[in-house]
Amino acid sequence: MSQDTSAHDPEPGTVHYDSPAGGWGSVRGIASIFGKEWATPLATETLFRQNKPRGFMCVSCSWAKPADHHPFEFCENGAKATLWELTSRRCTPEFFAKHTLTELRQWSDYDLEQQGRLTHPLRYDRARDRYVPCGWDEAFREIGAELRRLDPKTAVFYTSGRASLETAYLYALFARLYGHNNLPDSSNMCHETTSVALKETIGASVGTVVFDDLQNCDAMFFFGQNPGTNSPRFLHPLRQASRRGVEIITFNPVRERGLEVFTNPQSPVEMLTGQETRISTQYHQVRPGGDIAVLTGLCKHVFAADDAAQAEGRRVLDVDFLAQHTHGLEAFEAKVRATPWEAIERESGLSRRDIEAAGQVYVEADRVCAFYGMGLTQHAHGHDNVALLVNLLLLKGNIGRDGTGISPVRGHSNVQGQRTVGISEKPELVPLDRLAAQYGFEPPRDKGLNTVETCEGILAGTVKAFIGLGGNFLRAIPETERMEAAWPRMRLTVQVATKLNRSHLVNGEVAYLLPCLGRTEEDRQKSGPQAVTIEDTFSCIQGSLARRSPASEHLRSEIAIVAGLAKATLAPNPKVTWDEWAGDYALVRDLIAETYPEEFHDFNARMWTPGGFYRGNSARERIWKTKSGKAEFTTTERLSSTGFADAPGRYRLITLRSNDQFNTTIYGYSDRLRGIEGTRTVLLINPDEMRRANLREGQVVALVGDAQDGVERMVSGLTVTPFSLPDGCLGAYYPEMNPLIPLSHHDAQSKTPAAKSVPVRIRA
Ligand SMILES: Nc1nc2c(c(=O)[nH]1)N[C@H]1C(S)=C(S)[C@@H](COP(=O)(O)OP(=O)(O)OC[C@H]3O[C@@H](n4cnc5c(=O)[nH]c(N)nc54)[C@H](O)[C@@H]3O)O[C@H]1N2
Ligand SMILES: Nc1nc2c(c(=O)[nH]1)N[C@H]1C(S)=C(S)[C@@H](COP(=O)(O)OP(=O)(O)OC[C@H]3O[C@@H](n4cnc5c(=O)[nH]c(N)nc54)[C@H](O)[C@@H]3O)O[C@H]1N2
Ligand SMILES: [Mo]
Repeated sequence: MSQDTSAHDPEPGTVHYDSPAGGWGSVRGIASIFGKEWATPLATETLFRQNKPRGFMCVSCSWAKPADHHPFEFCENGAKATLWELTSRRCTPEFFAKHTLTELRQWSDYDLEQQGRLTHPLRYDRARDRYVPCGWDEAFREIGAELRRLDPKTAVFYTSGRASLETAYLYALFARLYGHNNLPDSSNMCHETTSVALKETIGASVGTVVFDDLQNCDAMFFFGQNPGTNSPRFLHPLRQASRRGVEIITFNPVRERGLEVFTNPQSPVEMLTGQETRISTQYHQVRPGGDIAVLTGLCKHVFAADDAAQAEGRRVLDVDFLAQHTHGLEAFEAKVRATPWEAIERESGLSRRDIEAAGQVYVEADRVCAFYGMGLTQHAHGHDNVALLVNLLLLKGNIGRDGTGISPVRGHSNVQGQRTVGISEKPELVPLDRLAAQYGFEPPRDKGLNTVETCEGILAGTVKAFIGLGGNFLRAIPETERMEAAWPRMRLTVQVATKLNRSHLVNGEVAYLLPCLGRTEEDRQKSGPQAVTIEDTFSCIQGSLARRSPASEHLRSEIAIVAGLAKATLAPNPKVTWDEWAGDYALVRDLIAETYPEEFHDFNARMWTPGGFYRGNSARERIWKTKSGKAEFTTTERLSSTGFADAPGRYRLITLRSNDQFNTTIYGYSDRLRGIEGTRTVLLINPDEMRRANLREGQVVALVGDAQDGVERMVSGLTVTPFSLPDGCLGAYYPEMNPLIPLSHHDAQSKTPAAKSVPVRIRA
């Protein structure tokens, strides 16, 4: 299935959204959730400072915060995320006195977070099955004592991608001083595929595109990333690109509205006249898991075009670049030439003509940027998806030149930065020798646990303590039911959070819920008000300074909590001065600069560079820190990234994010950009598949797992909803569908859970 997007031609009989992304819908989207709260002077003042130099950096996605900002440098979802944190609702000890955790486990994700901000440190009272208020010192003391009793290798310190660079650095240091590298973070469920595949192929684990490249490219290729919902401020440069005639080619099983048309909500003229900008010039509804086939087809077309050009004495391939800078082309080329179009068409679900049309844009463009997201990374062979996208770019020297490059669009606002400063289970990625010298200790050198390995350890009973710095681990991981059953067998669970979620309701024997400041709230310590720093998706690092008064006087900053826990756990060390560091975050930035001098020299001064300072990327300079010293072509035997065979009645389930959620935080039940309103328990399926499966619109069905590993997995109560999707696949929402994902179903190399092609059956 593939269509030109100039016409508004949704499949007849399918649910869809007619209006553009952005536009009045985005303004109403904010208002409908936060009522009058969003328009109060305080909220307006706060939103006005969002993503501006010396303002605070959005807690939603990691899109760039440019130096030449708009008057309102926030989007619908950024505003929602800010207002979600600034809510006037409070989740107090009185609330917990009224409700047992057994009762709260029946509540929806939405209802839990609707209780508002957590206000007091809480200890779990198992006898009464309730959280009770406790003092900070008491909490630190008991947690420290528990950790000291355990073998450090049995403890896991998780991070969700919001914590600042300063917090992340200290948290990782705490883990290593204590004695483990068990530092999984949300990135293990997200772009870990990127970190592994890009490191292997181009020698740098992050994207090479910077903001200016968006202005200098002639063509953009989008694979499985949805800017309209997940990084809406990206729609502004996309709109500009479209207006200057840039070809935008999209491969996505779902017709995402933000990749079709956009009205700029910040332009009064566009808003009042209903002006729309077309985004994608070609939109190809690839089958989920079909990208290896697509990329093989695109490369096949490039080789064919090069053959034809050679006959005329020209080249399409950048032969000089290929000879000087790459390794492994011959094997890849032979593989591609030997792969028949019929196989490519079958696996991708697209016609040769359509793939060639997209390939021709690639052939003709001088400068190409490629963007991708979870549609490539969350597959059993996501690694191959990313590696083949690199191959395509290498063919014409589209890495390491202005206006070109590869761009994994990152999720959480500081997820990339956390890795930069030491949150990693892989010791080889961390300058352990420098840490050893800086703090006078012998850091652990063995590999730690990532997210999937943590889950395996909890199931096996070898992980005994879990500390969660933000996030909603238990809800975000696969295999919800088995994991919830195993979780209480841990000795210690500690969650540091802003709002109540499902992960706080399933506890180890000893359990604490510790409330922290959000990034929008003023953080006063001994040396005065504190700023923190974050790194965006283009590797730019900048400060964030908050002014709102905290939701409760009992909250502590994440840094203060990490310092408190560490001090209570570790033996004294004159080189490790937790209290001093927590009293002045500039000192922590000095420590970061000492550990990472190349990237972070003069950190305290440079953090206020408008738009952030660029951390640099060797691949952008065409210095390849790979095994061969060159950019690596990857050759793979497979054409499908699903990791399972097709079978009658077996579907590929895509787990989707709605416009009205941020991961497991459900703001509301309006997925406006897909035309799905008032519910999240839908099963999206195309009308032909409905007929074949004998289903009616509105019928309520269940999905059952089809992994054939002997484990029963089921989610019921889903309403059949006709939707434009390729054959053989289904769509439904994350995290509700996570009980269907086997823990073993993950990318072969990086262990990123394969949430975009889950094998399931429909049970009527
Ligand atoms: N509003 C909002 N913003 C967010 C988030 C949120 O939940 N809500 N989450 C944040 C986080 S942590 C992240 S990681 C990012 C995620 O942002 P994205 O990377 O955009 O992730 P998804 O929306 O999960 O999936 C992206 C797209 O992949 C498509 N897709 C599915 N399977 C395939 C496939 O096999 N091939 C191809 N080519 N495409 C496929 C889907 O249809 C979808 O449009 O967003 C961040 N921003
Ligand atoms: N099926 C399926 N599963 C997926 C995905 C998918 O596409 N499909 N996507 C995966 C991806 S990309 C990701 S990143 C993970 C997300 O996994 P996580 O990052 O673990 O989950 P979030 O939902 O972002 O976490 C939300 C919680 O964070 C807490 N929080 C919010 N702000 C702060 C703060 O400033 N400090 C602290 N300490 N806590 C805070 C709040 O209590 C809130 O309830 O999920 C993964 N799981
Ligand atoms: Mo993510």
